[in-house]
Amino acid sequence: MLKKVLLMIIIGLLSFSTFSILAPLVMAPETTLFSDNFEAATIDPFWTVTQDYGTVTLSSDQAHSGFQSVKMSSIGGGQRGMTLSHTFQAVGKGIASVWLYDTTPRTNTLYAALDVINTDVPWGTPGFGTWVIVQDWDPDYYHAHDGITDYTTIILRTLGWHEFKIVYNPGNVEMFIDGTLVNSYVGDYGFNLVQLQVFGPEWRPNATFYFDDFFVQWVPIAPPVGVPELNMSLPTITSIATVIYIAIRKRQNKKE
Ligand SMILES: [Ca+2]
Repeated sequence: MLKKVLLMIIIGLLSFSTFSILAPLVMAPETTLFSDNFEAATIDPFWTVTQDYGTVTLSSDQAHSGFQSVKMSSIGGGQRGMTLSHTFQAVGKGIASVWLYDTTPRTNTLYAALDVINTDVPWGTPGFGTWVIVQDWDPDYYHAHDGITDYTTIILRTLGWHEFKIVYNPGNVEMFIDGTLVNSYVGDYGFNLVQLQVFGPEWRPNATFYFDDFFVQWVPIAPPVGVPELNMSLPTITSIATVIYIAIRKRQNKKE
């Protein structure tokens, strides 16, 4: 009888352990809070850096906080793409904000943007993404884009720092510049990518923009009902199995 019970327990734990190896695939991702004042000696590993025909460097030329910001500066020769990006484990809601130093109001140079994107959604369809942006073709006003339609905001481009902010609420998405709500759209959307970007075609003049005091709050959208959430690791389960096995063996030995 005891042997039967022991066998059942071991089989049970082994199958649970096997399932636990797969657990990271179904475990709910955790809320991410990240801020960057770009004061460190190197770019934070949170970011993936792209430097196509330009550089992304920490700089003391301009600072919204402290002594540094991150500088994106283009060179000629091809399609420019300077990016700091971060991809999350899944699609979530939340807030992304950053301060942008606009060096070239009244001039058409390159695009400079805060974007949040859902890479699971095709470009040009509802829910793809949202961005607050300097458009390379508008020297006068900042723009807010819902992923389908571009909107010219009432905020005039001026030399200096401006706050870009995007908020994914339950039921709608809001875009802010310098604390003013500049655009919003209805829909229950999320994002899995956030990025700071300076980019544009080869034929535009070179440009430099600075970003500082980035913040993101990313809250995973709850998994559908029925998806198991396992928090026990394989080592924990193996330890429990070992303790039970030793206890049963001891009892068995006593009887024998
Ligand atoms: Ca700073």
